[in-house]
Amino acid sequence: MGYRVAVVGATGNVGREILAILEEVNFPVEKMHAIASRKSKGVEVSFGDSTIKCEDIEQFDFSSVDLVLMSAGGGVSREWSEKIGKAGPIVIDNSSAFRQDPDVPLIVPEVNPDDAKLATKKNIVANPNCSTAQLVVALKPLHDAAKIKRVVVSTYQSVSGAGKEGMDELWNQTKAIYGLGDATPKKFPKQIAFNVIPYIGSFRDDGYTDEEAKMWDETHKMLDPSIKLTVTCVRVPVFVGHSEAVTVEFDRPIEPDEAREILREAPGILVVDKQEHDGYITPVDAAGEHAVYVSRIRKDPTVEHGLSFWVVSDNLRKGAALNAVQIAQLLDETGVISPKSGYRTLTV
Ligand code: 2RA
Repeated sequence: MGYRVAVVGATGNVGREILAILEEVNFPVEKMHAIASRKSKGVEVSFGDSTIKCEDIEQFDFSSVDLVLMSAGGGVSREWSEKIGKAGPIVIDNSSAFRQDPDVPLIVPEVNPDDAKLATKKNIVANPNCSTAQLVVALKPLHDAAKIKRVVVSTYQSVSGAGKEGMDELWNQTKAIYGLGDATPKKFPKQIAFNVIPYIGSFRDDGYTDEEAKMWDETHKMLDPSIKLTVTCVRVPVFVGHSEAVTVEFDRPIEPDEAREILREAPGILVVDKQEHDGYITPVDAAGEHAVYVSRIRKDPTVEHGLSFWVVSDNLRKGAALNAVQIAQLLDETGVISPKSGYRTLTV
C-alpha cells in the first residue's frame, strides 16, 4: 500500500532532491508522477532505480493522486495549489505563496508537528524558507528550556538557494575570471565568484529584504511571535549549504555546556563543537546530509543572558526537500493522509 504522489517542479534542484529523498527514506509510494511545465514535458528524471518522464502540469489530472509536493516557485504555486487542494490531494508547497495564510499551516516537524491537524483546511501545507528551517530547528529546544527574547542572525547562503541558474553562475563566473572570459552577473545583482552579496530577494521600504523578513515572519508563525529577530541575509560563493551566525538573548542564564546538552538531545540536530579544526562544521561538510549542525557555542558577554553559535545545514535538504518529505511522513503518521484515500478514489 502506498501513495500516489506527484512532484511538481521535478526538473529543478529541489524537485530532484525530493525524488531522491522520498526514495532514500522509503516513503510508501505506489505511483510517482514527475510534473513540470510544458517545455519540460518528456524530460527524464530519476526516481530510485527507475527513470520517469515529466508530464505537463496543464494536462495532468491532480484528482488522480493523494499527495503533491510542489517546488516550482511562488507564481506556479499561486496559480495551482488551491485548485489542486480542491481536487483532493494535499499539497506540500515549498514556495512563499501560502506561508503566511492563516488557513495554511507552516511546518517544521521538529518544531510544530501539532499543526499537521490544520492541513485539511485548504489541503495545503507550507514548507518554510530554507534559512528559517535550520534556524528554528536550533532555536526550538533552547526556547523550551529558557525563553528566547531576541535573536540576531547573519546568514551565509549558498547559490543553490537561487536554483540551478545560481549554481551555473558561480561555476561559469569562476571559470571566466580565471580564464579571462565573460563574468558579467546575470542571475545575481553583483559578481558572486570570489565575492559576497548582502542582498537576497528584493528590497522592502524599511531597508530590509523580503528574505530577511521571511525569517522573522516564519519564526513568529512556527515558534513564538514574541521573539524579536533582526536579520542580515548574505549570498556567498558556496554551492550547497547555508550557514548562520546566531546570537540569542534569553530570559534566564544559560551556560554553553547546558545549551550543548539540550541541543544534543534535540531531534534533527548534531552538535559538533570542539575547539579544534574538526570541531566545527562548514557547508561543504553538511552538503548531502540531513542534520542541522550546531558548532561554536559560546557565551555572548555583551548582553545579560546571551549565547552565540553557528548553524549549518544543506539548504536543498533540511531547507527544502527533506523538510517537505518529513511533512509528508508527519501527515502519514498522524493519519491526516492515508494510502486508503487513494484506493477510494481509484474505485469510484
Ligand atoms: C535562497 N532562501 O537561498 C532562498 C531559497 N528559498 O535564495
